[in-house]
Parts: sequence; structure tokens; C-alpha cells
Amino acid sequence: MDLSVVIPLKNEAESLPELATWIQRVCETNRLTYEIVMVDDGSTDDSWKVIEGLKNANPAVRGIRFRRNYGKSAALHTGFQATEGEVVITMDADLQDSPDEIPELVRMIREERYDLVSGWKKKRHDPLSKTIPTKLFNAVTRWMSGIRLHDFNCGLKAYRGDVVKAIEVYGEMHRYIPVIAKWAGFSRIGEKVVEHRARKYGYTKFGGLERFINGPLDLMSISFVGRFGKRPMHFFGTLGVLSFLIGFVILVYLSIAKTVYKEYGIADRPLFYFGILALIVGTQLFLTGFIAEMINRNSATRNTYLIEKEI
Ligand SMILES: Nc1nc2c(ncn2[C@@H]2O[C@H](COP(=O)(O)OP(=O)(O)O)[C@@H](O)[C@H]2O)c(=O)[nH]1
Ligand SMILES: [Mg+2]
Repeated sequence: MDLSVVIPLKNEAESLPELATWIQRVCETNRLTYEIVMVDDGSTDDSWKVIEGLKNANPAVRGIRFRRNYGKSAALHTGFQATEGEVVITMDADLQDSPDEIPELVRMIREERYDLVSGWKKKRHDPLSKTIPTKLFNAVTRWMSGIRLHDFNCGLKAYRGDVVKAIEVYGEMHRYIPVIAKWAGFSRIGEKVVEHRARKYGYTKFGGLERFINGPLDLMSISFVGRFGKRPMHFFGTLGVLSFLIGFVILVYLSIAKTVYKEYGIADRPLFYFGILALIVGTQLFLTGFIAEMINRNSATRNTYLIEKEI
């Protein structure tokens, strides 16, 4: 099969029929064998009924329905596991992404050998309350990850089939899939300007403020786990030893001052408290590193590495 289109959705009943026929039309004109994997994430409207109807009309449609709402990352992950296509494209369900982009995205993955191509909604049809925070989000992510993309969180993305099987998207991490892919070793990441359309039916589900707090924390987790996940002691141990040594040197100095130069009242000096603090913090960091190493030793991902080729 050439292509799997994965569509995570929540309460998008009105958009789905139009979207499915549009994808079908594009794939058939371009002679792509395809499947459409719709993941209904606990919708409370008629989305699932609509998907059942679409499935009856077109066997290329597949549906997965969660028992409750788990979030977009969970839906993407589950959809990814189900795909069979050589190329996988994710797309929002609300018709803001255009299926007309499919052929070019497929070509970029196949011929330009990208691991991942991310859409860039250069001209957005969203209110300022969404576009301004997004600019900030993208700048921070670019800076922290070193990946030169303009629009990390675009729902329209294309992947080589084996990439989606290898990366793990969970929590709220769907915003950072390019970063996850990079840390998994898929570094050929491209970008394509895509058309963004105004929402036709329904309403946006990502307007809240919590994404500004959770987002940066998620990014830090990804970067940290990528860099030190398999060797936590190198992070905690280094900081711990450094802090411990600073404290130790300070306290030795103060002890000499007291015993050799008979300087009394060293406990009144700020340096004394700083020395003790550094010693304690250092010990704790070191122990944290130890515990992290022990957890790592018992974890299921301990010796999991992605092998690109084997001969
Ligand atoms: N699986 C899943 N998909 C969701 C959820 N919330 C929104 N979506 C889908 O994610 C896509 C983008 O959401 P949307 O509300 O349009 O966000 P916006 O384009 O940033 O305004 C749409 O296809 C939604 O149906 C959710 O909780 N779970
Ligand atoms: Mg949308």
C-alpha cells in the first residue's frame, strides 16, 4: 500500500464525509493505493456513526474508537501502530488542511528521501490569539531543538512508514514530533508550505492556556530524555560532584581558618552556610543520579536502540 492517512479527531462529525471523499478523489486521480485511518478519540457527537457510514461506502476507510478521550498524542500513536502504508500522512479532521497537498508530500518522502516532512501554515486563517502564541512556541522550540522548522505543531505531516512505527508519541508530545523523530535518529526533516483553510464546521479544541505551561516542560523532557535518558548519572553525577567539591573546599578552608589561624565565629559567615548547602545539594544530586541509573537498569527500554540497517 502506498499511503496511510491518519486522522485523529474529536467531535468533527460534519467535516468527515467531505474530508473522506476529498482524500479518496485525490488518491484515485494520483493512482495511490491508500487507507484512511480515523481515530475517534471519545467524541460525544455523531462522529463514530459517520465513520461507520463512511466505512460501508468505502472499504479503504478504517475506524478506531477510544472508549474515552485520551488526547491527540494517544490517537496519533494508536493510528500509527495501525498503518500499513509506505508513506504515512497525518491530517486534521476539520478541513483546515487540504488533501490536495498529499501528492507532493508523498513525492517528497519517496523521491527526496525525507524521514519526515512537516507542513508550514505560512498564511494562517486563525485568530491572533492563536497565531501570536504559536510564533513564540515555534521560536522556543527551534532554539531548544536546533531543528529549523517554522511550524512544529502543524497537523499536516508526512512520514516514511517505518518512522511512525519507531517513535513514541504520548502525553501532549504531538507538538514535538519532529524533535522526537530527531532524537530517534531520523534527521532528514523537511518542510513544505501548505495551504491553511478557515474552519468550516465546529470549533477549535486547542484554545486553552495550559499549553503554554505544559509545552515547554514537555520540550525539556524530550530533550533531556533524548540526551541523558540512557545515562542519567552523567548529568546528575557531574552536577553533584561539582557541587559537592565546591562545598568541600569551602568547608576545608573554613576549618583551616578556625584551627590554624584561630579565627572564631566561622558559623556567622555566609560562606559557611553556602558550603554546607553545596555539600548537601551535591550529595542529593549524586544520589538522584544513582537512583535514575538503577531505574534505568530495570526499565524495558534499557537496551532498545533503533537499528537503521543490518547486513
Ligand atoms: N484525538 C484527538 N484529536 C483531537 C482532540 N482535540 C482536537 N483534536 C483534533 O485535532 C485536530 C486539530 O484540532 P483543532 O481543534 O482544529 O485545533 P486548531 O486547528 O489548532 O484550532 C482536529 O482534527 C481535531 O478534531 C482530542 O482531544 N483528541
Ligand atoms: Mg483546526
